[in-house]
Amino acid sequence: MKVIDLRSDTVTHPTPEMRKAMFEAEVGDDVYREDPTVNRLEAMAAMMMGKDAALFTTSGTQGNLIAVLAQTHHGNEIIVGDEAHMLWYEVGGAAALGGVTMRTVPNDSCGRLNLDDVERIIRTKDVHYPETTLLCLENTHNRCGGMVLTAAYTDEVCSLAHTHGLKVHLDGARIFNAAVAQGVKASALAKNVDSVALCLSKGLGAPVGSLLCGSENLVGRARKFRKMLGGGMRQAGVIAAAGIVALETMVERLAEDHANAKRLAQGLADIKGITLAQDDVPTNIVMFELAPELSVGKFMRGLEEAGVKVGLRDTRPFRAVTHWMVSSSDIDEALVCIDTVCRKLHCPA
Ligand code: TLP
Repeated sequence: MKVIDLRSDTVTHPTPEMRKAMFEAEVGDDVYREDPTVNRLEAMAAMMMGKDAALFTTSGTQGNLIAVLAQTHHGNEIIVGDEAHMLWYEVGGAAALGGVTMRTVPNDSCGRLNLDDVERIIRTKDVHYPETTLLCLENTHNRCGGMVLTAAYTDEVCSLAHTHGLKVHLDGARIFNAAVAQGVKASALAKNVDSVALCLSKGLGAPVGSLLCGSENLVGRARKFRKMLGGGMRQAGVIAAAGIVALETMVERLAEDHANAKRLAQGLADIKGITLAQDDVPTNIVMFELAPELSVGKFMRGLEEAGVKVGLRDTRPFRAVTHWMVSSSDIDEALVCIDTVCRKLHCPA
């Protein structure tokens, strides 16, 4: 049975071009820095982010964790949004492995942190306090429905953080979605941050991997922490090859995913029993709610039987994410299925 899988853009398979590149990849031992394909991927990512250097990591989670390890000390405090992926879905790694506490500032519906809130929360020098050393942003913002941060906003946050001696890390798992949606270069969105982690394995379709980008000095430290975490991957060129194809061929087409997400959101808004949970759908994530009188369990089962998968997590009821394996006609098909399931739930036979 055909399945339209909208749970996440992480479910994407490598494209035929990626598989070919993986098959043909030139490799070496990356721990010795001798894998030409990894070296090429890292150079490409650094260039695209406007940074000196980049490090190929196993995942976005590992990239974010290494960014914390490389820019803080045990006992420090870091600032994150209260809807941050790093807070919700990274197993508390920053605390467990980095020994830092995470202090939160509310994310507004666009994924931003209010600058006054940030300034208030930065610790002053006092014998009782931990030292605040890092602030983390997320662009696009996952739990805020793929909302985008502008370059101007990010620059403002960086300037405030730097004035107080804090470093800034950007969780840019979907930074290319943010760039394409705004018609700007990804490097403009990361210009003043000290580190940025981008993912190859989400909308860009590569099977594995992320890149942590920053200064030579930061990436040098990061490389040691990656080794400590067991992320020294030897002939990693086999997977890096897919990443190169992802960066070369999959960035501009993200606009199609954004158009499909808008199409999905418009269709969902017309279905009785469904309300959109966001005013705007700028990228590839659509959040929606089900009317309280309809059963979430029955809705999910009905969709599953019809071959449509959406995400259901925590307090945010449903999430649908578009990607290269979902076409606009798949979106129309999914909408028909969702409508049919909702009608059945309203009037059971
Ligand atoms: N997000 C996944 C799940 O973990 C929720 C998804 O399906 O969206 N930062 C952001 C903003 C992310 O959305 C994700 C993955 C990560 C980091 C972690 O990346 P991976 O999965 O490569 O560790």
